[in-house]
Amino acid sequence: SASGRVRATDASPIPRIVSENGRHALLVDGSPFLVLGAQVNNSSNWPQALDDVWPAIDVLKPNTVMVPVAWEQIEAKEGEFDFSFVDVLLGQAREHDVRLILLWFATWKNNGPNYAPAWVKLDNARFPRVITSDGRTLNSLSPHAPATLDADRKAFVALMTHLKEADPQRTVIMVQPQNEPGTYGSVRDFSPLAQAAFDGQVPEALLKKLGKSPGTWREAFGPDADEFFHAWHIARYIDQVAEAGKAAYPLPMYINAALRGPFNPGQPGQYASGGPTDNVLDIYEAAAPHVDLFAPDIYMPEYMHYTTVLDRYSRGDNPLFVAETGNREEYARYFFSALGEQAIGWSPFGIDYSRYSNWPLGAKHVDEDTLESFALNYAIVRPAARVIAQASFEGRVRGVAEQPGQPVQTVKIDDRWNMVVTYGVPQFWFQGEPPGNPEPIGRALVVQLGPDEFLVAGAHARVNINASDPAMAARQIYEYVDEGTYIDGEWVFRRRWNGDQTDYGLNFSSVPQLLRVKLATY
Ligand code: N0T
Repeated sequence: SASGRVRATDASPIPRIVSENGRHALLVDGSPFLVLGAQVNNSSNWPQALDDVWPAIDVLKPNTVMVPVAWEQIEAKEGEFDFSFVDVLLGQAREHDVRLILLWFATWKNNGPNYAPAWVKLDNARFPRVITSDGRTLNSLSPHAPATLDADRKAFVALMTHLKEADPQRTVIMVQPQNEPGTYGSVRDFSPLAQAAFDGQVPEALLKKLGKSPGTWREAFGPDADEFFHAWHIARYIDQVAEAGKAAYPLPMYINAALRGPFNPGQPGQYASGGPTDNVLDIYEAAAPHVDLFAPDIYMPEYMHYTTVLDRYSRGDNPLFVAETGNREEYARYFFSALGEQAIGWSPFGIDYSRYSNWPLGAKHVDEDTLESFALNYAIVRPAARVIAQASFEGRVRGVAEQPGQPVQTVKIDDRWNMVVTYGVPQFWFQGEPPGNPEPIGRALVVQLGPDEFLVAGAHARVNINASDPAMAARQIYEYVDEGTYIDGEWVFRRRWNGDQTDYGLNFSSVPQLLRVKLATY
């Protein structure tokens, strides 16, 4: 179906990620699916807390809700498992007609083991923490301890085994083992166990991936050795958790990144060292073959920062998935930038009415007003989500967000057509310098459906599709501009746009509208 509708059939194929020609799709029910996500706050993973989740979900109308499952809540006592929350969540998600992405908060949740059970996080001898170069013990578990890996992996396998049983409908479409792994406050673990590994040889698989000759970490990587070493070991650890989980039930799995600044990264340890930051993506690719993708958590509202991060995580070997982003209004428009980078999904963070706010990352207050701009995104795109996901797999999606001070953006569609987006102009006519919107809230999307046929949408923007050849541009007209929607994958016509509605470009306000446009020359 076109929406995230959960079909109650155990014949549904297991979701998976496919890649072809350096482009990617998340297949759900057998065809490309676009995640219109909403991530709940960190402590909303309890049955009672879900009461504050659904009212916000009903306003935003995502097709996928992202919810933590904590190690401490499924294995409070070692070896005894309790999946009652998971079962409540599955039931309520189905009632609300949304899919789920589960977040495994375990060895690393933002660097620390706070979501690990007491029998883990209070036993430093059995589950050792990272030791700094000057001998301090940090609240970040070492990736070098086999006992920790073993315990986390067992619990994760139990969770995946339960899901396989409890979810023949494929309500859960992806799983995120760990959350923003890495270590704050030290570049790596300097314990004797870690030091012995650091003094050894760089693993063959990594040398091969990076085209390096054999040697110790220091010999191979010089000043980057400590960070690369930590990244390799965290990635290997999570890969082994993911591998075992997939052996039980092979859902797509990804790891999210606490980013470093794209232009002024600072030092590892100031940012989460050893996490999948942009400088170690190749290391993660080599170390974690069972992990489908590495996803940025973007809390940088500035245009160049945001779009540079999208560009760095959208790769031939890495599907772009924005696992978290701020829920302040200024972030909403970047959904369209992500689509333009062929993202398989995007999700604002902190979507519930628990009355918690992670300001200054996100909005001060999460209420209907805050969610409006995000809800508009999904209202525009939802009916076409399957069409967009398929086109994205073929590289045919162009999307932009407004950049302050740049009231006109031109994006190449193909060799014959450009997309030109103008911000801040009235719907009727206009001459002179476009001013841009008072706040940068504009966004636009063009999906190529055929050589001269396009799906066009947006908000607070004027869109033109112009022939790149001036002779052709001089004689171009619309064959038609049809407003409509998709219902169960079929285009349903509402009305034709002509006259004022097309003479000066295709003008979008805050009304969700989808246009099917065919260009021609006379
Ligand atoms: C995120 C969220 C949650 C440029 C913050 C972001 C979520 C975790 N962490 O609300 O804790 O579970 O993944 C860390 C951002 C650090 C500051 C970046 C400033």
